[in-house]
Amino acid sequence: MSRTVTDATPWYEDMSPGSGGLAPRSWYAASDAPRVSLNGDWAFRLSPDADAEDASFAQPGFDASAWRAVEVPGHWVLQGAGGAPAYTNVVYPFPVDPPRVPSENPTGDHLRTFTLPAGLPEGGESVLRFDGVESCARVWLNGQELGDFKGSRLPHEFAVGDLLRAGENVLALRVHAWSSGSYLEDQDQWWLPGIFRDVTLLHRPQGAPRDFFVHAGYDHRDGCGTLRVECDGAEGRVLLPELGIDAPAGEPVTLPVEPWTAETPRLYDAELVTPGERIPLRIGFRTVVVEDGVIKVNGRRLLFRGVNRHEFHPETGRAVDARTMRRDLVLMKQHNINAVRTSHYPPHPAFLDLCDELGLWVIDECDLETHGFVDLEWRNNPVDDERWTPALLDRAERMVERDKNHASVIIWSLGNECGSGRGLTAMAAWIRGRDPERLLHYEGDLSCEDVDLYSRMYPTHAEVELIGRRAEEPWADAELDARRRAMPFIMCEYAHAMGNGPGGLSEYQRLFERYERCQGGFVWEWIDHGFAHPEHVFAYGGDFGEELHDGNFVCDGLLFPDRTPSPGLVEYKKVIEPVRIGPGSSAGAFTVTNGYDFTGLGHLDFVWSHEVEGVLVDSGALAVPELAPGASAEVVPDAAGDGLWTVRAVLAEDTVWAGRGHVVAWGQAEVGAPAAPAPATGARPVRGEGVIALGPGVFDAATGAPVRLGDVAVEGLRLDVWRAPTDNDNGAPWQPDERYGLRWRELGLHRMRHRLDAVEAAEDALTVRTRVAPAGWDLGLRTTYRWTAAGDRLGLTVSVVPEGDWRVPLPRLGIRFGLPAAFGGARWFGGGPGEAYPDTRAAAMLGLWERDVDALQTPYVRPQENGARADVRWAELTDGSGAGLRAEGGAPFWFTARRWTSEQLDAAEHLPDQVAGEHVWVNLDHAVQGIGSQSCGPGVLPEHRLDAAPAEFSFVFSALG
Ligand code: IPT
Repeated sequence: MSRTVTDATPWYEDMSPGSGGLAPRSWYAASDAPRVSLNGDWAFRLSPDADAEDASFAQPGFDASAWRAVEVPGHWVLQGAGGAPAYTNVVYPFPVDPPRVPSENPTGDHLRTFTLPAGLPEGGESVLRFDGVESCARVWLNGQELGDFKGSRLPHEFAVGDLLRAGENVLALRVHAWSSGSYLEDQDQWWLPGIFRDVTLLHRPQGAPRDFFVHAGYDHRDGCGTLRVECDGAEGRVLLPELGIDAPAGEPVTLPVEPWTAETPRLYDAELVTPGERIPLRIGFRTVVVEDGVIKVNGRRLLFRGVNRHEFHPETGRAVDARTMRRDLVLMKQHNINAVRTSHYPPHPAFLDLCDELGLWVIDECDLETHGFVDLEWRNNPVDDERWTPALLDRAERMVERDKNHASVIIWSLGNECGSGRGLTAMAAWIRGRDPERLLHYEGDLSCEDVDLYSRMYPTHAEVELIGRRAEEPWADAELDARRRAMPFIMCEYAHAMGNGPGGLSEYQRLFERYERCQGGFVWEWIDHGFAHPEHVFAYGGDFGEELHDGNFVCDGLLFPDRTPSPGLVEYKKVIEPVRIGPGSSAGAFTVTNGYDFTGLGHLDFVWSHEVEGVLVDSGALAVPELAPGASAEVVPDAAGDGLWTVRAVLAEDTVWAGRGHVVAWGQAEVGAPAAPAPATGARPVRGEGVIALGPGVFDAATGAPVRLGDVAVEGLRLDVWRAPTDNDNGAPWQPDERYGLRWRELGLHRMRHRLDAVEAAEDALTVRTRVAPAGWDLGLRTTYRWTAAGDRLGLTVSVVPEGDWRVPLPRLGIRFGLPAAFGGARWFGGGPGEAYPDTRAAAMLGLWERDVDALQTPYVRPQENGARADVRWAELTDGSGAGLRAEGGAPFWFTARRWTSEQLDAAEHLPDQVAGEHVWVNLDHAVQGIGSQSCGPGVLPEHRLDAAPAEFSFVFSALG
């Protein structure tokens, strides 16, 4: 059908939030009022634009037998029903002309019939609820239009009046991919149209409340809670049998209670009883305030060990099932995470029930982002245009009304990356009026005029330190400056977890622990949004042929898309562990510090173990005295001896999120000096035909390169400085720090030439002199390999002297060589089990580890440098029979092994591009460059930079088997 262009704006392009719907109210999972889920298969028809088809499909009797089916909740673009996901970070994927959207506006007509269950009570009203539809919908029941709405991740309800019929009912929705609402939903994620949350028909019996508001505060001075449940539209009583409460709604009841915190998520089962409906409540008593410039809950300062969570599932997008929601929270709890920012929209409402139950502090964020206006210097930004204010207020109301009864929600956030403007101020004013008992957050307005917290994204450590001292750069307006300076500080985003990283977590944590104003932060972000893909394993931006896209910037989570924890999550768990265990004042002693905000350590058992060279000598329980939050004690295991001592704090009992024995925190101490390798000197090089033999080593006489060590063939052993740049090496264009990943490539560190200057077989050593340098530049690394031997041991000392003007750090400094592919079993004594780099090594535990080479790889969705093991004393690579090679370091080294070269890794764009070859490539590095967080944050801290400087390092090799 052709569209007649008139002056009338179609509903999906006007700025209004919608029409015909009910006022927002609380969401609750169940009550005794009947409800019917309308999830399941719906008939579906896709049209290329908004007016391609008329709306006759909504009429009863319409024949949709030729339509295909889609599953609700779901996104049609993920169900083979036409169209594809599209990813942009900031930029709008359509011309910016608010509130107009493109004519090419994929439109999904959704249709289903349903029969009312028998025995629905007479009287009352019925309500249709849509928990989430992107980007907008127009709704018909039995051919009658109910209305339309925008606000994708917010609930919308319609009274169905007398439209319901005893027999078959027809529910029809027309959903457009684009609407004026799209301008308000420019979050950094996939654009995914569809009915992606539940559809429910709810019976509202006569005498049921229209809404209710639970207020449950806690006074830490007297240990009393005060419960008051406002009930709107019905008489109600509040029953809380465990506390003996049976009181009229609206009346406060004060009595001694156990408070709710994220550490102790104590919920009381209660009920709101009205003439028409009994509604189960789960009450958590807690009070949140800003006092003396810090956020306090129940009178105590808390520290956010948080993450930003988008809703994501690699198959179903933002349609996230209940199991997955719980899985996310269980994983968070298991990794010591205590807070979630629901970036950047209210999550599925059931998620907040789970946060109440498992114990997470929540910043609930409104479905609002207009980031794409930033490159237009914020011209026509909807949040600063009165005409949009009703839409903004509607969003604020829908969030607050829906989620107001959760103990876990302690902060409301106005949205993300919207710049600043009057609309935000109006939202803040409304929220304060409606719910003065929670704090207000919005990062985008540095003046902090409308909010209770000073919040920032990705500041450097140095700036956080200044802020911690309340000594940040002054704001132009003295009054606002004073107000902000008195505020608590959080980082609503920090530590960008894109690819390998984030680096620098430990250093941030130290600042949080040092400055009371710094109350922690929320790592960006929880999960990689990579879609399961037949060819690429996981797809990212551009893989669906998008015209505009932001590549793998959508894969920046602590979990891989399939929810496997990445090394970043393991590191975060260690950095934020709520108990600090470290070496004590004397050998063998440990200091234990309670880092919880509220609880003692009674729920933990402490266990020590004593190992020598990786072999367990003994272990036992460690008595730790009761410690209040913040308190420390020194404890000593009841055994002694040289070697490695490890103390673990483990759960003493099963919890809902982990079993007894789950490790919460650990620390290590070494007693005595670790054994250094015996020197390998004394043997003489012997010249043969085209080769030089030295101890167990055989060298090419012309190049001086080793070709064999015992029976093991060695390929291409030489200095290596290259690594496949990580996303953090490559950095983001808007970061002030230098983008070393790009500079390295410009310099040609990936194509270094190795000039041979001399092969000298002398009395006691074979010395090979070289210069390693990239074409086109006058800088290089003078590199000398000095080989020695004793018996069946071969020693190598490498000296490196930089020449020229090295202004960039080196990616790595060490040797690399190939072994036959059969040597695919790795064993090492050092940090493990997972990967580590200089600024991501807190979680590397010293010990004896064993892994297949394949299992040493970290499957970053976009392949990049990965898999180094820190602090390695020795490493072995063996085949199935035990034959192989052992390398001991003159000093601890970094150990990496993979079935492809760094160059091949660098060329790979998706996981399957990595193809195992004839060799296992081994890097033994004297030093490696840190990781940082520059893909959207600060670069590598100076102390973790590998500046080019003269260096010498050594290894001793021996053949095994
Ligand atoms: C910040 C956004 O808030 C977040 O949604 C995400 O895009 C993140 O960056 C990067 O992955 S905004 C950034 C310009 C600081």
